[in-house]
Amino acid sequence: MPGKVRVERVRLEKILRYAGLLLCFALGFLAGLGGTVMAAPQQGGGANYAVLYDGLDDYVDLNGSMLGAPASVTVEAWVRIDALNKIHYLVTNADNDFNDGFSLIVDQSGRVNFVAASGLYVKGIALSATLLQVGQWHHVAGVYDAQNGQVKVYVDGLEESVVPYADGVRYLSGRDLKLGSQNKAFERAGRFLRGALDEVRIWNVARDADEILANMKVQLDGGPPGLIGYWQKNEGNGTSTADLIASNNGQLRMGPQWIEASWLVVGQQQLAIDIKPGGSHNVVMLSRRTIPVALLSSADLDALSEINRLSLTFGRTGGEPSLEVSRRGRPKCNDRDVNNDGLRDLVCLFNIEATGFQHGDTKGILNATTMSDVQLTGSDDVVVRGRVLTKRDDNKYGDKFSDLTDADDNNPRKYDRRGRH
Ligand SMILES: [Ca+2]
Ligand SMILES: [Ca+2]
Ligand SMILES: [Ca+2]
Ligand SMILES: [Ca+2]
Repeated sequence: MPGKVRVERVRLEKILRYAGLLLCFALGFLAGLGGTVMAAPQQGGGANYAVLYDGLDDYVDLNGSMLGAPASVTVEAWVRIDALNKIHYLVTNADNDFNDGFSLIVDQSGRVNFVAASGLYVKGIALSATLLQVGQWHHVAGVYDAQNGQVKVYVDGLEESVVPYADGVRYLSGRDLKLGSQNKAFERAGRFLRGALDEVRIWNVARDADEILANMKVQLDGGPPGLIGYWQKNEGNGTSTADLIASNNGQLRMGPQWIEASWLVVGQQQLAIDIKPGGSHNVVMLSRRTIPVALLSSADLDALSEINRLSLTFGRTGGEPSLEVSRRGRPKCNDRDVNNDGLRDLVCLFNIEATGFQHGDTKGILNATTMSDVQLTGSDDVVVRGRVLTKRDDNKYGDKFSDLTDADDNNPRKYDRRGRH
């Protein structure tokens, strides 16, 4: 049975690829920190741990002066809050009144706040629109961009708020850097994190939206330029957590616990995609019904035979169930070589409303699973325009999807015909 042979060969290829990656890690380790940056997913090995804070007095203590005094700063972390109606401090080197330093916080309603301050009443505060959900892991990030004079906050890799603020960040000597607590915790009780915090990164540069989105779901290996503090919290036991950049190791105070964290998709690998194959502008018109995305085959991956089409999700975060299917439940996909490399690619149609795209989004992300259960993710640039179809517009057009596809989708009728076989 050719199918079976194919699967076995694929497994062997996967094993060889993992072995190659391990060798790559080993070489990176020998080269020492500060060497090549590899934003590679964790492959097997140790579990991904996080630190769980009790919301009463737990925190992690770090040396604030080891950060230096960067003009721009980016603070990132994965967080799971376990309660609402309280303020959770995630990362701060500020005093308790936000007159200096930076603070990444979740407020009573679950909004993420990032504060940059340089004096009494001199501060920029960016608030997320998204409310974090209790019990769910979210990636959060705050940026102070000195060059452009802006404070920004991100949730799950998407920019949520940009606030003009050009007065910089004031760093006071002797300040601690705290995870899970405000700085002088004894002075004002009740602002300890109740929940879990992981993968804390502090950069002395303003990371841009693409960089944040591209690196949030992986653990970084080595020391990318600008990373000045990095706590993966993967020790899993003991009372300290290592800083992988500058040995600014954290001390766990008042009894935080170690838990396994579920935000990291182990084994997730990159996949090349082309949104609206054939064109490079990738304009997503919200008034249209569908958009085609090509999953590009490579020497390692035959997208036609190895991708589980029903697993495809696509949109602003990658998790949106937007795949168009026929009345019989078959995915609307076809195959052609969209990039003329001699390998046939898989092109599928997605429902634009279900992608969750919003005006101003700049990335489209596709997640897929192979027949052998390997998780793949890919992204491509988009320009999102217009407004979402109203119910009335929708009824007007009925089910004639192909009438609404973009002009540069080549011949949209192909999708219907071939998708149904
Ligand atoms: Ca971790
Ligand atoms: Ca405690
Ligand atoms: Ca394209
Ligand atoms: Ca191709």
